[in-house]
Amino acid sequence: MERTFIMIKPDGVQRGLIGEIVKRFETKGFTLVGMKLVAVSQELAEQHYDVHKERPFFAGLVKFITSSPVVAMVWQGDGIVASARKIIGATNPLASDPGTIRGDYGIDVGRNLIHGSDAIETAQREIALWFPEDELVSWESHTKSWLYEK
Ligand code: IDP
Ligand code: MG
Repeated sequence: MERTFIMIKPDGVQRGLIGEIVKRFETKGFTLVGMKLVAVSQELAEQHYDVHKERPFFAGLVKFITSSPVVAMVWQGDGIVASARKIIGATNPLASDPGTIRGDYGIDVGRNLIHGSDAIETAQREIALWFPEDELVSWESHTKSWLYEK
């Protein structure tokens, strides 16, 4: 089944929003298959945001992500990559719809609380970067037959 990489950034952890953010994915019906608190190294931050390395905000972004712990997660479910991006909201929290995580809890694009993979291939790359295979747990929720028709 489809999986995505979700990270609660340092601002989300510092602001005590781990529970609120996890709850959104849990109550949607998605399945948590990996989760850890991480003090992100410079190297991991640079690899994770490699696609943005030429952007003017890159240095500040890496400094921010390495400044305080993050919660790294892998979630699973049908259509989860695109659905998670909708749950998260637009990159700039002021442009994010109310009801999204960034729309409800953020203001500044540099403090937008959460990361979610933007495509299936990106998700595969990010999951492999953050989680060795033995840290991911395949399990079936007892709610599955109440969430999926087939
Ligand atoms: P996304 O997180 O919604 O996928 P991206 O464009 O991939 O957004 O940018 C990655 C991250 O870089 C954003 O979540 C945000 O933290 C940061 N970022 C993006 N654009 C800016 C900017 O213009 N100024 C400061 N930080 C930015
Ligand atoms: Mg992105």
